[in-house]
Amino acid sequence: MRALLVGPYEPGSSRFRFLSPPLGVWRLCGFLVKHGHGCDVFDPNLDDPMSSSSFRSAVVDGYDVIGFSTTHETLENDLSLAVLAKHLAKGATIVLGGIEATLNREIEEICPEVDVIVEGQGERALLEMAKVNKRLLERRISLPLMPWDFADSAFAFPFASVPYGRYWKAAEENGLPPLEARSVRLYTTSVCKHGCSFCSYTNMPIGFQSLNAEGIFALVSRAKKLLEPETIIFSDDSFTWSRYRVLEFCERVAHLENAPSFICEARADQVDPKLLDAMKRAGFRLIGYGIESWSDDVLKAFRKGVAAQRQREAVLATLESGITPFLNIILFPPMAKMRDVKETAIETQNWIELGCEASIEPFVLALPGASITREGYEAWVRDAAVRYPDGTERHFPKEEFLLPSDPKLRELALSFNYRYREKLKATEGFVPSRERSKLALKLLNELAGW
Ligand code: B12
Ligand code: SF4
Repeated sequence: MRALLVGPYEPGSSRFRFLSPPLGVWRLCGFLVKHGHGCDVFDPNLDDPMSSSSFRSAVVDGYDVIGFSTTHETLENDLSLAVLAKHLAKGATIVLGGIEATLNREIEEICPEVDVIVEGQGERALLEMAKVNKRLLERRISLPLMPWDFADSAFAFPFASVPYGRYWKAAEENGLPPLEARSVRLYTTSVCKHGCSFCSYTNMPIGFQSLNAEGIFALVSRAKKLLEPETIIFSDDSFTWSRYRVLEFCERVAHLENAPSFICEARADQVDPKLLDAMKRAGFRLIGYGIESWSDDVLKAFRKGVAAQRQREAVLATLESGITPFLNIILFPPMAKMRDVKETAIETQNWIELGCEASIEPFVLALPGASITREGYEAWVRDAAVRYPDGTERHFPKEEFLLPSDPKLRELALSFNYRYREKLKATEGFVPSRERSKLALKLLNELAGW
C-alpha cells in the first residue's frame, strides 16, 4: 500500500504560532514504512496547499490511501483538503483520523465525501486497510493498539525523513533564538486518563502505555545523533507521571555528552523539590503546568484534582530549582465568578514578575468529547464551511468556545476577546507567549478597571 498522510491545516499559522511537525502523521508514516508500506507526509502549514501546486501534484501521485489528521480548530480546512483530494485522486481511499475525527460524531453528516473515519491511534487501522487491499467495509473504525505496539511505533519514528531544518529555519525567521527554534518534540506516553472536564484527549479510546526510562533515553540519543537539536520537548500530557521513570532517565542523561536541554509538561501534583533538582541537573530548563486557574472553586468544577495551594507549591519549587515554570491559564472559565478571574489575573501577573512564563487562553474551547461541553454551558457558535473545488461551500454551525454564565463576566470576556485579537493582528510577526500574556493581562486590567 502507498499512503499520503496530511497534517492538520491551519492557514496562516506560521505567522502567529510556533510551527512544528505533526507528530501523529509522522509516527504513522514511520510505522507503515517499518511494516513494508510506502508513505509520504504533507504538512499544509509548511507548504501552503492553496497557493502552490505542491498539494495538487502530491495527491495525484497514485496513492492507495490519502489520510487527513484533524483537530477541532482546523476541521473545515482539513475537510476542504480531503474533498479536493477526493476530486483529484479518483482511485484513492480518503481517510480521516486524529482527535476530532474520533470524538466529533457529526463529521459523517458534514462531509459525506470522506470514505473512512479512524478512531484513536491509527497504526493498526492503516495496517488492516493495507491487508484488505484498501477496502474496509465500515465507515467508522476503532481498533485499539495491541499492548506492545506503542513502543513499536514510538521507535519507528522517522527522524531522518522529517524536514526539521525547514521548521527550524521558519522559527528563526520568526525571531526565535536557536535554543528555542532548533527543537524536537517527543511523545513517550499514549494518553492521560485524569479526566479533567475541559480536556478532550483524556477521552480518546486509547489505553495508557508508556516508554520506560531506557526507551526515552534511546529516543533522545537517536534524535541527538541524527539532528543535534538544542532542545528536546516532551509533549506528553504529564511527563512526570512516574517519579521513578524521570529519576532514572535523569541519571542516564548525566552520562550523555553535549546533551540538549529539555522541556516537558507536568501536572503540578506530580513534581516535588527533589525530583525538580534532579531534572535541573539533567538539563530541564522549562516545565509547562496546566494551572488553568488560581481559584479552588474553578479547579473543583474542572475536576482538575489539584488544589490551588498545591499548584503554588509546585510553581515555587520549580522556580527554586532553577527551572522556569510555564503556566497555562484559562482566563474566563464558563462557571467562573468575577472574583475568580480577578484573583487569577493578579496571581498570574505576580508569578510572571517572579520569573514564570505564561500562556493565557481567554476561553475553554468547546471541544467535542470533552465532558464540559455536555454540562449545559452556552457556546459561541460560528458559521464554518467545507469548500468544494467547484467554488461551492457546505456550511455547518461550529461551537468554538464556552461563554461565562455570569452576564457581567460574559460582557467583559467578549470585549476582551475582541480587543485582544485585534491587538494580536496588529502586531508584526510572531509574538512570544511571554509578550502575549503581558499584553493580555494589561488589556484585562484596563477593561476591568482593576
Ligand atoms: C504537542 C501539542 C501541540 C503543539 C504541537 C502541535 C504539532 N504540530 O504537533 C502546539 C503547541 C503547537 C499545539 C497547538 C495547539 N493545540 Co495542541 N496538542 C499537543 C499535544 C499535547 C500532543 C500532540 C501530539 O503530538 N500527540 C502525539 C501523536 C502521536 O498523537 P496524535 O496526534 O493523537 O496521533 C495519533 C492518533 O490521533 C491518530 N491519528 C492522528 N492523525 C491521523 C490521521 C489518520 C489518517 C489516521 C488514520 C490516524 C490519525 O494516529 C496517531 C498515531 O497513533 C496534544 C494532546 C495529546 N495528548 O495528543 C494537544 C492537542 C492536540 N492540542 C489541542 C489544542 C486545542 C491546540 C490548540 C488549538 C491550542 C490553542 N488554543 O492554541 C493549538 C492548535 C494547533 C493546531 N493547528 O493543531 C487539543 C486538540 C483538541 C481537539 N479536539 O482538537 C489537544 C488534544 C489537547 C487537549 N487535551 O485537548 N499543540
Ligand atoms: S491532566 Fe492535562 S492531559 Fe490529563 S486530563 Fe487533565 S488536562 Fe487532560
